Amino acid sequence: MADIHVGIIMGSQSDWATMKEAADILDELEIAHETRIVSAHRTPDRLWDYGKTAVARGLRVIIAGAGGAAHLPGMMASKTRIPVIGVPVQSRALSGVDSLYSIVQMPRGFPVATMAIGAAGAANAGLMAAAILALQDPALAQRLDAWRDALSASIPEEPVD
Ligand code: RP5
Repeated sequence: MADIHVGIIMGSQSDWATMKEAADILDELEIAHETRIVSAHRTPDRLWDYGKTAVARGLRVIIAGAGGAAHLPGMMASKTRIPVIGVPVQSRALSGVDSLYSIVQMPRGFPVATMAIGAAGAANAGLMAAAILALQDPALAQRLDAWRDALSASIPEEPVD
C-alpha cells in the first residue's frame, strides 16, 4: 500500500459533505490519504495526538476543514510544522464568513494556507496539496498537469443560451 502523505481532518461528521471534495480530488490524482474527525473543541486530545505524531507518521500536508468557531486548522498549525491548508466550511448561521475569519487571521509565526469558503475551497485544498507533493514527485506532477489541461480544455470558448 502507498505511503499516506496527506491527512484530511474535519471538526465534525457534518463537514464531510464539503471535505469529500478534497478527498475526491486526491482520489482522481491517485494520492493516498486518510480522513479523520478531529475537533478542536470536542476532542482536543485527539487533535494534540494527531499534531504530535504527524511528522513521525510521514504526513506531508494536512487539509483541515471546520465551520463556525473554526479553530481546528490554526490549532493544528500550532502543533506541527507540516503545512496546514485550511478550509472554511459554510456555516448555517453566518454562511461561513465566521469560519473564514476564524481560519485566515492567524498570528505571525503560525500560518494556515486558507482556501475559499465551502466546496470550491475544499476541492482547491486537494489541488494545493497535490501541487505541494508534486514538487518532489515527477509522476504526480505529470498527472496534475494533465488534470489542469483537461479542465482548461473543457471550458467552451463561447457561451450558449
Ligand atoms: C465545527 O462546528 C465543525 O467543524 C462544524 O462545521 C460545526 C458544526 O458541527 P456539528 O454541530 O454539525 O457537529 O466544530
